[in-house]
Amino acid sequence: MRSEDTPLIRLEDYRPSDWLIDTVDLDIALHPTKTRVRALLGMRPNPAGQPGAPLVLDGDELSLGALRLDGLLIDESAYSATPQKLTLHAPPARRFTLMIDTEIDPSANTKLMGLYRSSRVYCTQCEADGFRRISYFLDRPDVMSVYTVRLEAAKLAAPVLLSNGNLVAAGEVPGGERHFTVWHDPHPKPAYLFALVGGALDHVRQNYVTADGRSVELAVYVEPGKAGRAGWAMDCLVRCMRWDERVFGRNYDLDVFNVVAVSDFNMGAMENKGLNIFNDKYVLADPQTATDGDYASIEAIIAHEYFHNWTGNRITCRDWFQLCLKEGLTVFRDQEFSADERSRPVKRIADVRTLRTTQFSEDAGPLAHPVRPRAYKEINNFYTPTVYEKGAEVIRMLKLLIGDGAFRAGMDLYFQRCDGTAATIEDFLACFAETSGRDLAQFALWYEQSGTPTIVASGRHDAAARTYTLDLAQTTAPTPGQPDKRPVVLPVALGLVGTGGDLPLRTASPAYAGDGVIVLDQPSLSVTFSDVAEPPIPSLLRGFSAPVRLELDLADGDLLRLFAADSDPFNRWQALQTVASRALVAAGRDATKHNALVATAGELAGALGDFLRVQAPADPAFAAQVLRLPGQADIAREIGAHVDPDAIHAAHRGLSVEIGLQLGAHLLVLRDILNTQARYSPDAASAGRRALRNEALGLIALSAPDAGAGLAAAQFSSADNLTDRLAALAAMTLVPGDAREDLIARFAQTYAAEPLVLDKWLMAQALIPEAGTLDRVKALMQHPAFSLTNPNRVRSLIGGFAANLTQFNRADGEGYAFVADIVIALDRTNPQVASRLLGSFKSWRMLEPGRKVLAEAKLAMVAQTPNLSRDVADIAERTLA
Ligand code: 0A1
Ligand code: ZN
Repeated sequence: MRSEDTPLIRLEDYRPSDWLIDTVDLDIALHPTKTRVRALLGMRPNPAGQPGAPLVLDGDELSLGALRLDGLLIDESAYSATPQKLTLHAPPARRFTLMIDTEIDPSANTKLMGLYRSSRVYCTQCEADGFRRISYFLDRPDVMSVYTVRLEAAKLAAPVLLSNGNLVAAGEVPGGERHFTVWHDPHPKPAYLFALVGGALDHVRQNYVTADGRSVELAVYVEPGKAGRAGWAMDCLVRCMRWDERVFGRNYDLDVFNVVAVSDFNMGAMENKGLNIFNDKYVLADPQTATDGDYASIEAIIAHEYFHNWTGNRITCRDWFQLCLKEGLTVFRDQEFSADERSRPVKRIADVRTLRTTQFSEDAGPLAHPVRPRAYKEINNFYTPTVYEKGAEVIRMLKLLIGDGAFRAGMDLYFQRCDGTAATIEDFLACFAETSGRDLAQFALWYEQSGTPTIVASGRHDAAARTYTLDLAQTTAPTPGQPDKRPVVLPVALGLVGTGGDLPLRTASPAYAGDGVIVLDQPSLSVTFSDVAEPPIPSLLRGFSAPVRLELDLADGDLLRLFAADSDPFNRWQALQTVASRALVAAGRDATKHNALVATAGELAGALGDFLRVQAPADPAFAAQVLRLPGQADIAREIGAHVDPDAIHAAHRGLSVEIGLQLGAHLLVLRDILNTQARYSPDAASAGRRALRNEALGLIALSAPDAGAGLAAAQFSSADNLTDRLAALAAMTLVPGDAREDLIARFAQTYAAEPLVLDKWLMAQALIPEAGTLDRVKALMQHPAFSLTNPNRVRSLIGGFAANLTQFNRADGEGYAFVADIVIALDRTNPQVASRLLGSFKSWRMLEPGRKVLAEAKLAMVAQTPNLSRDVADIAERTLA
């Protein structure tokens, strides 16, 4: 379909469904190519809908078998059926049942939406609109039904048969080869939360008793032979269930909770009621095949999907425009869980890094959209960093603005008032307006207005008056469809740092909300603090209290003082990032500024030397973050126009080399101190030590390649875990030569039977910032470990390449051509993965003219390709607009 022909779906056009489906009885006989689906729908007219309206059920590539109304076959003149739609022209204006037979081919389903097979396992993915690929349905989240599901399959092929809710029956089918299970989910749910799994799977099991006394059987299902890697996910599940009881008062509500890991999955995981289905990379972990980063991601995603049980499932979304209602809130909840389980400041720093690289870049380009979009052509293109990560930031700001007590009371009210409903952002905000007594009308703008606001701040000390005045102003640049921006509500957490630490904040300003927070809700304002005897250094946006850019004219020396003395760990980290970022932006813009880089390296190394010696060993996870420079993509975005990726890369490398040279001895000593030789454990403290050792290794490899290569090779050989081996590989990729190629080969041999580990191997090579990388990537596409049909493989190799700033943006345009061709090829089998890959072009407009023309040409080529999916057509069109 051409994108121009695709209807634009608008929030303002929302109307309740004319019909409701109270009950769904599914009878599904699984077969590799001919799966029979019988759906018995308990229908009734919606009192809120149009009386006498036809019944139009959604479908997608379906073919209708029999159709019965109240048990009787319907005359063909009474309905019409296409693969996309089943219409009953004049259904009775009362309750009735509709029985719909369809037959589907899960083996032919390469889109991985609806019912498909992943390494022989039957599984489903129904969000956002996959259920309509299984049966004709009112496939919209405000139609909620109670499901009973009978599954039948060959015993040998699918000894495990799971669906949502509780198991109510199981048995043999006469004939002896097939068996069945029956599942009942008492909680009404939209079709997007339906799931089934059938296959030969191993599992681990554990009993859990909720705070309110319910005994729950927890299970994690994995491919045969991998149960030994399911323990960490189970451990995370138990911890996050306790956490949700303690922190949000939420108990689990069924007798079973199943998690299933599959190897072909478009996204991270899915919160189907009582039956979460996961991309296996977010379940499977053991020290040999998962890194510390994987352990942390598994913890976060297990929690995320579990937390959806309340924020998403018990309370779902009225329509897909409200996606952030469940996603932003649930990301906030999983971030808080990880912060409580690990180091809060380190978690915040990591989350802000992700926010800046993924969301700020989205907000700065052609795909910018509000946290709650107003219109879409393809909803699958709106599972974005803006909806998820910025959506979480909005919740975080709300909590800061109204305080912990009113926030918790508001959540309680939301759970109580909206339980069992399909809600809106307005319903949600109303709860907090009520518990806080605040008018949240202006705050709600965060859901409507796209773009990253910039705060410009400056301060003046008046020694005679002993006052310090802070001037704050906010602006937001225009974004597509939103030329004029209004001021948003910005909580600015701050401190004034004097020689003896934080000064007391005394002010009569109405903008000061207390507890170290100024609320900037106008274009600009000034706040004067009194009893300020000495000129302080302002520490603004502590904890990154709002998702904004901050322009504050502090000298490097003041930033270095903040690094040394700020009581807010986030701003300590930010201070050095700012020093580095300024120098990188200057040198990235103008290569003649290279001398300034050397000076900056001296400053940074000076500040880091003592820090590494004295403080780093006590908090290595934090120190690892401090040692890591801002990402190259972030520098590109700060530069904003006429971007030359090679200049940015050269600056970045140059600064790293200088810092590495100056800190060399410290780094080596530090690596020794941190080398505890203890057996691998994934806990945050041990992971922090490895992170810092490996950050140091990277700097050594850049600044002293021979020494670095030697250390990396030794570390690869002696390591007892994947984290250290992979870090050795990553360090080695920075040093061209035979040793690197040897290690790459050794790594592949060591992990030949481990697809998830080879993903990291593919990615490490795709990220090499050298001209040979494109050919290397093309060659790797022929490697037996690679496959275009597995989303994880594609994301690792091709997605990795597209994230390689210098090589994707090769001056000859070959990087764009390569990725564009793959997008077009992939679109025929898996449009979702293809359209996400096309998103790599989103920053094309800020490039220097030569690259810009080349990128635009490839985007146009994609856009003009016949028979594009709606997914890819939509991204191509918006990226070019
Ligand atoms: N709701 C899931 C994300 C998700 C969305 C779409 C999918 O379709 C392929 C899969 C998963 C979450 O937030 O975890
Ligand atoms: Zn989610």
